[in-house]
Amino acid sequence: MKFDVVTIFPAAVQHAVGMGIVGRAVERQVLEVVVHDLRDYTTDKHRVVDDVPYGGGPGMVLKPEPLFRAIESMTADGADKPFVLLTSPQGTVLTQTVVERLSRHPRIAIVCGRYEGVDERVRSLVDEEISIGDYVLSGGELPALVVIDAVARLVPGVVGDEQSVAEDSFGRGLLDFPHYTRPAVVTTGTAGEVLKVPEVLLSGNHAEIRRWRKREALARTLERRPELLAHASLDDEEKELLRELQADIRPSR
Ligand code: 4GX
Repeated sequence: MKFDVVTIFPAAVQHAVGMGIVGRAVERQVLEVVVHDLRDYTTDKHRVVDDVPYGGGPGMVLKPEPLFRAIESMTADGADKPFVLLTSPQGTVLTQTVVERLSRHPRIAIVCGRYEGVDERVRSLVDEEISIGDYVLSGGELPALVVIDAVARLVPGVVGDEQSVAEDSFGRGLLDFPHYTRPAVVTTGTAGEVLKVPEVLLSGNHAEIRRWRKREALARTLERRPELLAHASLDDEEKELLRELQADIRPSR
């Protein structure tokens, strides 16, 4: 899978995609990320990418021509046209469902918005606007990195352990269960509080561990994000556990 990113901060984006799971996938050529410096697509001496808004008002707007040239450059060699995204608060809010849909495109271009936004005519080359959430950022670079990270994880071979992607809590529409690692007992604070790992996880009873994890994931989802349960895909055991939790039944086992 290939990503093209158009930005006025190419060094920052290039640095970020070199890190972690995405960085390793790029090294292994499972993933390709090409970062385009928007200023390379200007034609004036000062490499100007923005201008004042027609009609007046505060702030600046990204000029259309450099963005047109940047997007058109992606297919200049006869390559297939990418699915073009614009990061913007006006966009489709990113969810795992949207991430899954995006991951079916072999090539995605992401235009990072800046300032007050982009000249409206750029939208004629944009297939979809994507927002990473209802808050205001200074630019589309972090949203672009979020899209790349979330989509890349679904590309076969990017995450080492395919099983962990398949079991990923959000992939199934529930919050995750609690995780513990060694040591089995830790002491913390001045009062010397003793914090233990739940006994069931040390039991070696894998059926009971699976059931405990399901119950914990369901309890957390019910407590923190009950609206997720409407669309979650639950197996029979999970449906039964959820009924118990909703009735506040203490399970006998
Ligand atoms: N999820 N921002 C983009 C400039 C802008 C405005 C309109 C295009 C159209 C954001 C978000 C976000 C702030 C990035 C405004 N670009 N982007 N920028 N939340 O807040 O994606």
